[in-house]
This record gives sequence, C-alpha cells and structure tokens, in this order.
Amino acid sequence: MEWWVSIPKVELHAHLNGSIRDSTLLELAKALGDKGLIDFSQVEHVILKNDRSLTEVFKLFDVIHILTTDHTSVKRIAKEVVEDFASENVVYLELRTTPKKNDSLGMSKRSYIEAVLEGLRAVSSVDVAFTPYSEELTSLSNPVLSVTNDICNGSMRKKIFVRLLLSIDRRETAEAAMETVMLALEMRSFGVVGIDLSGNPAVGEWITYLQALRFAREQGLYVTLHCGEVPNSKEIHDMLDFLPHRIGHACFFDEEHWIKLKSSNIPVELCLTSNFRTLSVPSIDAHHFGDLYQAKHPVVLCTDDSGVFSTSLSNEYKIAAASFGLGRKEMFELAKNAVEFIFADILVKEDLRRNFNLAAKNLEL
Ligand code: 6MZ
Repeated sequence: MEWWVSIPKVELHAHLNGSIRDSTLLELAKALGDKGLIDFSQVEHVILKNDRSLTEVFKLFDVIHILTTDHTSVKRIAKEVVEDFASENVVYLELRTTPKKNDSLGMSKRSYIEAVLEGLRAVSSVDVAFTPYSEELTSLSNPVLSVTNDICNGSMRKKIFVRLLLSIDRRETAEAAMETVMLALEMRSFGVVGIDLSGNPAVGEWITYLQALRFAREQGLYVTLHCGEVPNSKEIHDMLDFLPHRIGHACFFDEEHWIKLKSSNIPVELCLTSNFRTLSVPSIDAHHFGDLYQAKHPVVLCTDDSGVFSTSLSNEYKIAAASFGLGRKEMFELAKNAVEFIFADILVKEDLRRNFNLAAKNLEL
C-alpha cells in the first residue's frame, strides 16, 4: 500500500458528503442523539452497514445530510476531506458538493459554499491553493500561495490544489439548478470551476437541467455528468450528444454508447469500488476500466465516496493494478495523465506536470 500512497495522484470525482470520515459521521450522529433529535442506535446501524445497493446508498445520503447540513459541520467536513486526500499525496483535488438551503438554520446555497471555503482555509496540515492561479500568484495576503514551489518559511511544505464543482441533484427543479449555476459563476474567483449533475439516477430526467447546463457551459464553466449509472439508453445517448467536458461512471453502456463515447473522446471518471459495491458492475475484473484503458480512451481513477465505500484513491490505484495486471510505471503514467483532464487553468497543469516529472525521477520510474 505504501507505494500507492507515495505516488502523486489527481482526484476528479469526489462528493464532499460521501467522503466524510466514519468517525466524524458517528460523532455528529451521537451529538444529535444526545440532544434527542435522532435515534442514535438506528442511525449507527445505517452508518456502519457495509454492503449497500445503489438505492440504499441514496437512503444513507439522506441520513448523512440530516447530520451534516449546518455551517459548522460543513466547514469541518471540508477541512477533514482535504486533509485526508492530501495525506495520501493527492496533489490536485476537484471536490464536488450540492449547495443546500435550510431556512431554519439560516443556510443559503451561498452560505453553504462559503462554509466549504472556510473549511479549505482552516486546513493547516498542508498548503491549500484553491483560488485561480493568477490570483494566487498576486495575492500578498496569503504567503501560502507562492504556488510554483512548496517552500514556506524555509521548509518544504506539502501543497494541494483544490477546485470546486457545484452539483445539481436530480431531485431539484430547473429553477434550483439555474440558481446553482448562477452561484458557481459568482464564486469563480473562489475556485469554483464547474457544474456536476448527480443524485439518484433512478430519479428525475436530466433534460430538466439541460438549459442550466447549456448556460453553464456558455458562460465558461466546465460540465461533468453522471452518465449511465443505471440502464437508460436514451439518456446516455442524449448526454453524450451534449458533449460534456467529462462524464462519470458509464456502467450501463451498450455497444452503440461505447462507439459514440470513443469517437467523442470524452474523458471518463471511473470509480471501481463504488461501482462494484453498488452492484453496477459484476466484479472489478469485469469493470469497463479494462476495455477503456486498452482502447487508450481517456480515463481517470476516482473514489466517488471514499467514506461511504471505505476506500481511498491509493487503494483504487492498487486495486486497478492488481485486477488488470498493470505495473507501477503504467499506473504512474495513468495518474500523471489525469492532469490533462482537470478543470483548472494551464498554469496549474504546468505546475502539476512538473510535480509528476520530479516524482518520476525520485521514484526512478
Ligand atoms: C450519483 C452521487 C453518488 O453533494 O452532499 N452522489 N450521485 N451517484 C453516486 N454514486 C454512488 N454519490 C454521491 O454529496 C452527496 C451527494 O452526492 C451525490 C448525491 O446527490 C449525494 O446526495 P454532497 O456533498
């Protein structure tokens, strides 16, 4: 495992509330239980259950959201999630989350994202670079942001780039989706780079969000779609025709979908453990990673929900290597190649490429 942790990695598909530590979730549940607001024994059972179908995963998210949707918890979770990814040498993280409104807590979609940003600012174990590169370089107030090297106060500091994607949940209305896109546009100078369409794939119709997604793209935001998480041939075709900047999952594709995907060259975010645990693929060996990798189609290994599925990005690399007979050099190249599909600007890409080249030398690859 040590080697998989040691290589630099890029995470492009991680849901904030799915990446929460079990220990934090249990602590939050216990606190609400002590206040008599929930029945802790019932919730503990749901949190600790190991095998979950896709439907059960979304029931768990409903529980998680009851426990986590307040400013203090959102800030804490964002901080911990970044610390956890950084501790396993993730050097670039695109974190996605669904902005939430809760009038009784004075929470608006904007204040929810502001709490996430506060979480990023609260990280102390590593330098977090989350605003656009040009602003990072010119910022005088933040010494952390001398981005081209990691030297801070004379000592080497670890650094992680973080960018945010705002998710539209498939339960939302078209108006709510547009509100999220407008918020993303407003918050571009705080590291928001794009929009994700996610949520229970058995719910709603993606077409509801087409106008908001089109507008987002026209305004220069990146767009990634959860695509083919359940069998839905027409939706998969329509989503591919939309030509999103990336898609996630692609589990229930048929021959025609693969042809369309491959000819479009849309990069795919692949989540091996998540897909296996939700029974979206029969086994890891049979995962479409193998075919796409062989075909040299752009793919990126990701965790999806490292907390919910008890995994880590290092673990996903280890599993992929073992299941598909790939060596360290090939896996390192796969990690490095992910840099080409990030939604950040060219200067961040260049910085990351340098970082990977240096690591390759150090690891004698
Ligand atoms: C689709 C998923 C997902 O946004 O509250 N989410 N959507 N498929 C998946 N595969 C298992 N995993 C997570 O994080 C949790 C939310 O992310 C989406 C769901 O909408 C879930 O409620 P945030 O930070």
